[in-house]
Parts: sequence; structure tokens; C-alpha cells
Amino acid sequence: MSAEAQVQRRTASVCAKWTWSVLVLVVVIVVCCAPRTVDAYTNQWAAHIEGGPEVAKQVAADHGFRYLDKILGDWYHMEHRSVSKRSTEPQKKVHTRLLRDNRVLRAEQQRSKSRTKRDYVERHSSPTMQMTFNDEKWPAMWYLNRGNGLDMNVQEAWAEDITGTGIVVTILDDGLEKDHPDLLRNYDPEASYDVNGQDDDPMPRYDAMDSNRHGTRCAGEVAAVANNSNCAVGVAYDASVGGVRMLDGDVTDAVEARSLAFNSQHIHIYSASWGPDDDGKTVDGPGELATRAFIEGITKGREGRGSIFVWASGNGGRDHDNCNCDGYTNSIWTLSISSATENGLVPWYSEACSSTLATTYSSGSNGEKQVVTTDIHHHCTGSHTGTSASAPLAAGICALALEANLRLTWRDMQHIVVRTAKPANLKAPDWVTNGVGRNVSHSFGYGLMDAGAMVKLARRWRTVPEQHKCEVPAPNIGRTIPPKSQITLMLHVKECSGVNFLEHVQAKVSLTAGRRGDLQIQLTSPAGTKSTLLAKRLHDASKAGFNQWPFMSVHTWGERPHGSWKLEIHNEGRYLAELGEWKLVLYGTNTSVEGDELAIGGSKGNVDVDQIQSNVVDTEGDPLGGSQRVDQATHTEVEQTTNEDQTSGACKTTAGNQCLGDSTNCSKAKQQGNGAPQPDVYEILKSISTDLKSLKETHREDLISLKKSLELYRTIVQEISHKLYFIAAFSDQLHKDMEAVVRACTLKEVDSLTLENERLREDMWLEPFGA
Ligand SMILES: *[C@@H]1O[C@H](CO)[C@@H](O)[C@H](O)[C@H]1NC(C)=O
Ligand SMILES: *[C@@H]1O[C@H](CO)[C@@H](O)[C@H](O)[C@H]1NC(C)=O
Ligand SMILES: *[C@@H]1O[C@H](CO)[C@@H](O)[C@H](O)[C@H]1NC(C)=O
Ligand SMILES: *[C@@H]1O[C@H](CO)[C@@H](O)[C@H](O)[C@H]1NC(C)=O
Ligand SMILES: [Ca+2]
Repeated sequence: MSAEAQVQRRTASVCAKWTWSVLVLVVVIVVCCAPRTVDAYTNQWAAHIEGGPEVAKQVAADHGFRYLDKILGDWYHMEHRSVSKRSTEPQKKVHTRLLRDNRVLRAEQQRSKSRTKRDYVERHSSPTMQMTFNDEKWPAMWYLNRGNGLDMNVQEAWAEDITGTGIVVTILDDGLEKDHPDLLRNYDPEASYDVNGQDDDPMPRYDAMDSNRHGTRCAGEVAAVANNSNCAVGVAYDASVGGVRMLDGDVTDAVEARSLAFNSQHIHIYSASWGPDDDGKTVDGPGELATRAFIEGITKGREGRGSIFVWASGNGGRDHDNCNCDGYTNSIWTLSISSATENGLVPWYSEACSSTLATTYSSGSNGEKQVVTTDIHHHCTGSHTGTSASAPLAAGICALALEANLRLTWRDMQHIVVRTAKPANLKAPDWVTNGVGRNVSHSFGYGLMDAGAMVKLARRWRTVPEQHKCEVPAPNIGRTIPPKSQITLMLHVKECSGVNFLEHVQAKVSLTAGRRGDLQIQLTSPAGTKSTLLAKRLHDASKAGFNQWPFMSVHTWGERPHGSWKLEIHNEGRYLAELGEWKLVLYGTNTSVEGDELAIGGSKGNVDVDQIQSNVVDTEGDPLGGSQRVDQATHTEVEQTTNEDQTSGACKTTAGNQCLGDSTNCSKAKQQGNGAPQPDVYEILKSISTDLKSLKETHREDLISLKKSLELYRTIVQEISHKLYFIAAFSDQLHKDMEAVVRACTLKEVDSLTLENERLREDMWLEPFGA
């Protein structure tokens, strides 16, 4: 072997070693820093087992599980004895073995979810005026004693001797210091449980950071004992209060479900000041079991009147989060509460969204006061903050209303809040007057809660008529929304069985997008009330889009459902977005609720039954019209576009989709068409429509299977693009590292070549010649 070749081989092997170590490094980096797309699997399972707890216990024992407890229905919570507490991969063997047992109908290995408490850390407090209670911090409780319409009018309720007596509130959180001197008298063991520790004791775990003080702080706002010379005064200071310790550990679907369903015949009100991360990029909601727990709660809790779930709307304001992306506050079953500062401003942490029902006071900027309440170690604090502090105040006010009238259902409570909340003194740029004359805002809902007014109204309240629901699928499928553009879709609701007066409205939307945070969605009711269902989220770069996400709005409460609803989707980004399908889910009552007779019929101008007839798209059984199962007797009829488009056949046929997106051109065409309606065009359209219908009928099966394949392809394509994205990111990094290696190796090579050359020159060449 020549000396040069030897030199080359040596450098090559050095380079190879380097390359390998860099590769290993890269792999390690990629593995360690890869975004946690899937939450960690825990050692807990939820299993659907028929035959009662005894059978479940036996099953658990037979498969190496520790039986924990019943979750709800026939679902049981159990923990495997040897599976590790956290892993990135599911335990397939244990799972399969469990499923093979034919006593087990279904089972889910529980995954840990990211749930954040809705306070934040900052300091401030100062006392103000003096009143009748001797509790040391009472003078500092500005949000209860300022008067002049600048508190939540709680004293008016107290003056009527409504103080929460007989009402049970529980705080779903990180525990409750049950022996706190200001809570002890009102502490209710039956409203308390420790889901994290699997026992009856909700005491928080103490650590150096006091990281589990949150639940105790929330409890004091509701039911700190009044006039005991200690600390604070709760809004419902004679109510019973308990704590469910569930945030200090893995928060899984089963843990949430057990907490939400806990002792629902005893507990009246559940207060939750936590939720999915408020980071401005998460879209997450209750899982299957938690959803069932909500449903059981509102249908069976409180002897069928329904558990009252009060929820903090979220603290993601700084990250431009939108509380409609949080499936807990966005739910119709939760009474979702935002915050206002001492000066009536929108706090910096506040998230604006159309599912927020009302507001209570909380902390604000540095100069503004915060919330006074009990703290762990038997302490008292003047610095409870965020929407975390708002939800328990609302829960306390609801407890007062409930004492005034125990028969209130979960929906009655929401109706009463809508009717009594006060917009006065709350400053937001987006207050609008809706179709029934109520002012509503995305930051404050219907305004500041008014305890006195709620108690008064609760006393004379007659239970609302039963809730009806109708679903109106939109026939517009697969519309693309190019970058820097928007689409406008009309959905005409002609009939909505049993719903004549609206409560909650959901737009269930499936969207794909190159960057989810670039999208904005607005919904305008027939009465002209415009809700922002989704605002831009700067941090949300997800490609996951939305899959039948039920964006909820309470802004059209009391309006009529009939007429044209308008959905606008704006895509302000650089990537293509595509609307898959969407539908309206309208909730409400058949007859008007007491006091609503005066309501303005918002949709009169839009309904013209005669005109609608010929343009109705029959969605019943239409495989392309929406795959959802519809749970109502009479199906709603749907019109693809406004009735205006009908008289402008030219616009509709020639301009097609643009017609909807470009209202100026559309209305021009409409004006031309309006003057002289052309019956022949009608006839042609009619016959085309008949032909289409019969075609659809004959090819029904094909269409269904086609649709299924398309859906399958879509999932596959999504998956592939997801993977490609990661591969791209990975190879990018790899490329950079390889370049670095090559650079390093080249240098090294030159170095060693030079070195070797010099040595060789000295050794072999230069000596003979150099002499
Ligand atoms: C609180 O207790 C004091 C006596 O310590 C009493 O004078 C006052 O009336 C009480 N206040 C209320 C609201 O009961
Ligand atoms: C709604 O706001 C408008 C404009 O600020 C005001 O004139 C009106 O009185 C308000 N209506 C109610 C019911 O508060
Ligand atoms: C709604 O009310 C009308 C009139 O009272 C009644 O005829 C109809 O059956 C009701 N519909 C439903 C779905 O309850
Ligand atoms: C309206 O439509 C016509 C063709 O139908 C087109 O030439 C024109 O540019 C459109 N106007 C606008 C404002 O888009
Ligand atoms: Ca006290």
C-alpha cells in the first residue's frame, strides 16, 4: 500500500467514525426533540364491562390490574400492576389480552392529557373600604363591596338572606385544604374525593413551590366563612364546599370523567378552572368518557335537573388563544365565564370567543386589584388571578340563584345569566346588539353577572320548555379557500323542528389547512348577529385542521332560527385551505320562554316559503350531503344558496361558486335578473334538478362507496403529508449536519494530509533529495 493511500484510508476511517457519531447524535436529537404528537400512555385503563363492579373486580384481578373504581355506567377504572406509569407506546399485549376476555366489551388505555390551571403568577394587593363583616380581608374585597353597579351585586342577595344555604359546590382541581379555618365549617366530605390518590381525602400535596394551592384558593371564593374574623368572605358563604383532587397527577379521560360525574345527586355545582393548554395552538376537548360524564351530569344529575358545570374560559390572551378551540368552554353543557378587571377592561390574559356566556371580576394589569381568598397553610391571599378566579365567583353566584329556586335546570341557569348579566361599565370594542335587543361581546359574553338580579329572576322563574335540537347539513362540499381569500356560504334554514327560539348554536366544521392559525370563521344569523367562531391564532401552525369541530355561539340566544345563515371563512395565510363539510346544529325551544314574547322576530325578512320550494336541496339520505346521523324525526330542508340566487339563474350557473364569494358581482346579476324573471330558465333548472335527483337515486350505492373511498384517501393523504413533513424537517437537519461533517472532514483531511506529507517528506522524500 502506498503511503498516500494509507493516509487517505486513515482520514476516511476518521471521517466515517465522525459521520456515525453525528448521525447518532442527529437521531438522538430528532427523537428527543420531536414534538409530542401523542400524549404519554399511562398504566391505567378504562374498561367497559357488563355485570357490575364484582365482575369488573374479577376481570381486573385476572389480568394483573388493580381495580380502582367505577367511572360511570358500565365503565371501570383500573391500573395495571406492572405496566410503567408513562410510556410513549401503548401496551398492546396487555390491551389485547384484556380485550380477548369476553366479559370486556371495550377498553381504552388512558393517556395523560395536558391540562393547565387558569391562574398566573404575579403579585399585588391593597385594602379599600370598610363594611359590616369582621373578616380581616373583607375591606379589600372590592368586587363584592364597591357598590355603584361596580360589584356583582352580591350584597343585594345576602340582604334577602340568600347566602348559599343548602347548596353544594365542588371544586375540580388540585385538592382542597379541608381544615383551613375559613373553610372548615363549610367543608363537605361528600362533595370531596381524591381521584389522584384513590381515597376520600382531598388534601393537597404540599411542596416547596406551593404548586397545589389552586383548588383551596378557588374554594374560598365560593364559600369562605363570613364574619369569623378570619380571611375572606365567600360569595355563597353558607354553601357547602368540597374539592375533587384530580389535577395533581396524570389527567386522563377516565380521571376527568370520574371527577365530572362524582356524586352528582349530592353536588349541585362543579367549578372547573383548568383546561387544555392556553398556548394559542391547541385544539382539544373532552374525550369519550368525559363527554359521557357531561351528558349524564346534565340529564341525570340533581335528580334530572342537571349538574351545573361552571368553567373558566381560559388565560391564553397573550398568546392570542381562542376559547372556542377549548372543547370544555366551547361546550353547551358548561357555563363559560370570562374576566373583567377592576376598571372594567378586558384583562391581558382574557380570550375572546363566542361561547363565553358572562363575566365576573378578576385581576388585571399591575395597577389593578386582584382577588382575595383562602390559601394553603391556613393562609389568606389577596392575589388570586386570571379566569381561574372568575369561575368560582360565578359558581358562588349560581349557588345563590339555586338557593332562591332549587328547581332550576342547567338550562334555566344559563337563561337567567343571559337575562341578568350587565354590559354596563365593561369596556370592549366589540359590543353588538343582537336580534332580540341584548348586547353581547366576545370578551364578556352578556356582561357582568348580577347576583341580586339572578336571585330575583330565579324566584319567579318558570322552567324553560324542553330542549330541542335540529341539524342542518350544508350541501357545499369540498370548497377550497386559496391563500389571501375568503369564501362565503349561505345555509337556508326553512324548518327546524321544535326549535323556534334559539339557545346555543353550533357550526360543526371540517376544514383542512396548511396552517390552521391563519383561518378566521364568522357566522351571521338571519337576524344579522355576527359571531366570530374562530379568530386568527398566530402560534397555531398545525396542519391538522378541524374535524367536525363544533364551534359554538351563544350570541343569537332568543333569536329565531329561520332564514339565511352566513358562514364566512377567511384564509389570510400563504397556504391553501379546504372546507370539507359543515352543518348547523341549532338548540332551543319550541315555544317562547317567559319574557321573550317581546323579542324581535329577527328573520322575518328572509323567509319566503314560496320561493324556497323550487330550490330546496333534499339532503335526506343524500350521501354527499352529510354523513352524520341525524337524530330528529322531521328532517330539515336546506337550501344551497340564498333565495336571491334563485332569481338569478344566470349568476348561479355561469359564475358558479364565485357568485357566493363575490357579492358585488352577484348582486349586480341579481338586479338584472330580478326585473324580468325567466320562466324557461326555471323549467330547465327544475328538470335538471329532477334528473339529478333520479341519477343520484340510481347511483346511490356507488356514490356512498365513492364517498367512503374518498374519505379513506383523504385520511391516507393527510397521514402521508404529515409524515412527509417530518421527513422533510428531518432531512433538512441531516443535510446541515452532513455538510458540517464534510466541512470538518475536509479540513481534517487537509490537515492530516499536510501533516502526513510533511512527515513523509521528512522520512522518505526530502532526505535523499534535500541533502
Ligand atoms: C358580624 O359580626 C359583628 C360582631 O362581631 C356584628 O356586629 C355584625 O353585625 C356581623 N355582620 C353580619 C353581616 O352579620
Ligand atoms: C346596548 O347597547 C346600546 C349601545 O351602547 C345601548 O344604547 C343599549 O341601551 C344597550 N341595550 C341594552 C339592553 O343594554
Ligand atoms: C311545537 O308547538 C306546536 C304548537 O304549540 C305544536 O303543534 C308542535 O307539535 C310542537 N312541536 C314539537 C316538536 O314539540
Ligand atoms: C363580474 O363578472 C363578469 C363576468 O360575468 C366579470 O367580467 C367581471 O370582472 C366581474 N366583476 C367583478 C367585480 O368581479
Ligand atoms: Ca372568613
